Amino acid sequence: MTTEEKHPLFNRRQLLGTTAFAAAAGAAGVGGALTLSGATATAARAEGLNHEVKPGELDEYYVFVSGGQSGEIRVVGLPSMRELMRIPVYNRCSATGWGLTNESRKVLTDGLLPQTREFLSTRGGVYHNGDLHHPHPSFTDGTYDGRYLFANDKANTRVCRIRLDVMKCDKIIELPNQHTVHGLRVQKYPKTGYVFCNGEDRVPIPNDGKILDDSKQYHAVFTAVDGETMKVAWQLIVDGNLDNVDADYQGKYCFATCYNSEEGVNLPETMAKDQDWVVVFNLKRIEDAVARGDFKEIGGVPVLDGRHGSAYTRYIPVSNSPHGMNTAPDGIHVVANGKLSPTVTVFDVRKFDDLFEDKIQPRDTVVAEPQLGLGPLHTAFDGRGNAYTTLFIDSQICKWNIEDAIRAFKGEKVDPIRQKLDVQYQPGHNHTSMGQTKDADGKWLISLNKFSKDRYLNVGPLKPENDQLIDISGDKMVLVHDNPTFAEPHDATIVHSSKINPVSVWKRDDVFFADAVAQAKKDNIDLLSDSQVIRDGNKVRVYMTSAAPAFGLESFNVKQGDEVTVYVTNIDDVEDLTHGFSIVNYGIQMEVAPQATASVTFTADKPGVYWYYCSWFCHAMHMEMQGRMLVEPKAA
Ligand code: RUQ
Ligand code: CUA
Repeated sequence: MTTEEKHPLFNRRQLLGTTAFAAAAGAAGVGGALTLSGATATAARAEGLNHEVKPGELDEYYVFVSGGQSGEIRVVGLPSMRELMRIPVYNRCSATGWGLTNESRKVLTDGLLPQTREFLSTRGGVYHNGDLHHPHPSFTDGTYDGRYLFANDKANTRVCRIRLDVMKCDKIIELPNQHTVHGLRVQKYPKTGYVFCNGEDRVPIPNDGKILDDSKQYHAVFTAVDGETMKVAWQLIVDGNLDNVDADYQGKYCFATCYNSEEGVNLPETMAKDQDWVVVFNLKRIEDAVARGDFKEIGGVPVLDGRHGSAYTRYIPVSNSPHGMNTAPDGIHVVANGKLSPTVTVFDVRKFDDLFEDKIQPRDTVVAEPQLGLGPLHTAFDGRGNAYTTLFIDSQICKWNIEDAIRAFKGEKVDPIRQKLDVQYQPGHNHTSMGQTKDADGKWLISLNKFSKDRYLNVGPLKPENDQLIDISGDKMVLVHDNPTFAEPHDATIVHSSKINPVSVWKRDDVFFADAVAQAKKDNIDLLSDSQVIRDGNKVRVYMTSAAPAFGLESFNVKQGDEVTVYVTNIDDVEDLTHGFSIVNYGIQMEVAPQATASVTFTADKPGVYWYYCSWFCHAMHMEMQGRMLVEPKAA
């Protein structure tokens, strides 16, 4: 039911008509129109939540939305659904200089495997793409702690960490032995802890060309990364292709959906059997094995055998090609979403102890398997015992009750389905406010729809995706807002704003630019006051301050062929006073936020006069904030 149907007195057209009438009626009429829209807002609030965030008001939640093949994270406010910020991660960013600055290149290159560094040496030293699917914040004791956000790169098998205090990516590591990382979730208890990374594709290990078309010798790998050190803690070789993963609230298990139990290499082979499985990982047993050295070291990390028959894993049969894996905030129930099957499978995590002691059969851990509709992909929860499953093929969200599904599974005559709501169109992930934590508050649901089709003005053959906001605070789901998004929000997490406390001005001792600070110290430069050029053979280090509206240097001289590093320190100590540094016709650009130092290194191989300018609007005289780099030609 739409809002208009629910408020027959105040539908959109009538409201506009009334406003026009009131405006025509003059001052008294305007007053009348204001009263009317005020009454409408109250009516909407009375039976649900008000999603309007007026000018000057702040949102109640942050949403961390993945940028998919755009490779970035987007920070969105909820319920307004306004995009607040973009955090470049696996992509290049023309605005911030991500991929150009020394600070970002360190993040992009430090965690690469040696063979990748070699591979990229003729390709600019960094990957130019990434595919960020699953952003998940760090936990302490079952809820978000505001420290970090972790996310995968499906395209180049990497895992990143974003610092939520400054909203910048500070670590990216490449996973050895693994081919793609798809599903990613974090340990919820006692804290993060582990970042669980699903290896999706099966390849030979090592993948060095000695084995090619012999798929019997391919393996998929599951990785646990230590979120504090951003190092691989351990890996397990598994059967099948891992898809999505989640963890329990007890700190004992994590579990992944798995397709291609056939271990095929093309679509018909992959789909041959009726059943695939969910694989459960026993963290304690794995940690004990690593501690006693019961592993093979491959690619510099401990690798254990987690295939069928292993003490570390259990394989629970479910219908073919399950997809999403979602732990309910009750800390007990875990849902595997059927995708090709119209069902979801509900497990009781308390039964996993007995499963690992072989006291029960794998399927004995299943407590419900409701049939919901076509193409169940992901499930979210409201903390009141209800679950919300996206139905990709039906283009719907199905709301169902977990207890009723359990009763129905026992044979009682109850229908667990509460409501089906049309969404536009083909939803993938959905997410509820705080719904992946024990603090699920049951207020909002967002549906990340893969297709927008006719919902927006036509922008050509490439259409935006469509993210929809749904009020779930009442008995019925109510769709309240659509917003278009560029490629391609796969997943999102909704975090209450009280959990996140970013700074507004950098601290001068921040590790993000510690290398620049260390170099300045060696050069006897005080970054907050000195603007000076240091020559060191053919290496030239140019230090300059930036304070609106001037750089510390009006010009500097270098010689053709010099390796030049420019360090710009923003000495303005004012919130939101960011400067930029761009050198015209040299492809140089970086952002320098308040009290930050940013640096960039390049070879001055073109002689001539090159103006540099402040690229971030900072002052009435911002246009005049510029200077010249004079590149002396090599003697002929
Ligand atoms: S997966 S649409 Cu990459 Cu998150 Cu389910
Ligand atoms: Cu500094 Cu614009």
